[in-house]
Amino acid sequence: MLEHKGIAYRLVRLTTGVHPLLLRAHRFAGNRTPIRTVDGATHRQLALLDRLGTVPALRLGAERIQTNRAIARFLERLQPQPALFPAEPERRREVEDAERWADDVLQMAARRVALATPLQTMTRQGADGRLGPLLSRSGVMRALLSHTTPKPFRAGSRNLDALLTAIPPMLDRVDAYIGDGVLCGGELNVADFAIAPSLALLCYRPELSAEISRRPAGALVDRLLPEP
Ligand SMILES: N[C@@H](CCC(=O)N[C@@H](CS)C(=O)NCC(=O)O)C(=O)O
Repeated sequence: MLEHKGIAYRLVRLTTGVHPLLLRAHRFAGNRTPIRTVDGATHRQLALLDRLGTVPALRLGAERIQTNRAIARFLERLQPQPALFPAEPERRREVEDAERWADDVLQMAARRVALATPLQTMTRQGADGRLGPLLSRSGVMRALLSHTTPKPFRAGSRNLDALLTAIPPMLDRVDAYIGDGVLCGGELNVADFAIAPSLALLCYRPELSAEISRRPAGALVDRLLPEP
């Protein structure tokens, strides 16, 4: 979103796992109320992690902003053009609905599928892809982190089938948004930026990558996060 608006920035990478503590060191406050749910419900362990602090986190001067949605609105106020939110109220409502669904439902679904997928079965073992290396640039750390998934994200083998079954209807929804012009139009909007990363994460599973490529959703993820 920063690049889309042409705002210069410095990227600070925080080590996965200890990043909530590092955020505190950078004087970010953490999220007072839970921002993530699993299957529509908050979870004690997840709520604790949310309270500790989540990325993405953005600092400008003394202002510190966290969560995708707050960051998008902050950037829109900071520099209105190119707009992330459509001016026409009905279209804006549709885009914000898609953004909320991406944040509340799709992101967690994609994350749980990815965390339940053994690294060896991922394209390039998760060492590279549309989102770069997953979890860590170090292979040893990646393997370690993939085995220490917090409980609420974990999926047993039966559960993985359920998680995978839920994906095609979500891809249908993305395709429908694209068909309706809510996503992937002439001007990219906040929902495009909310949805593409989760599609990109799913693409680390070869069969889902093939499925997404066959769909309109493939054009969205290729446009924002192409295969390296
Ligand atoms: N949709 C959320 C995503 C936040 C999120 O889930 N961040 C994760 C990394 S992708 C995090 O920092 N988790 C902290 C932890 O689990 O310890 C947002 O708007 O910021």
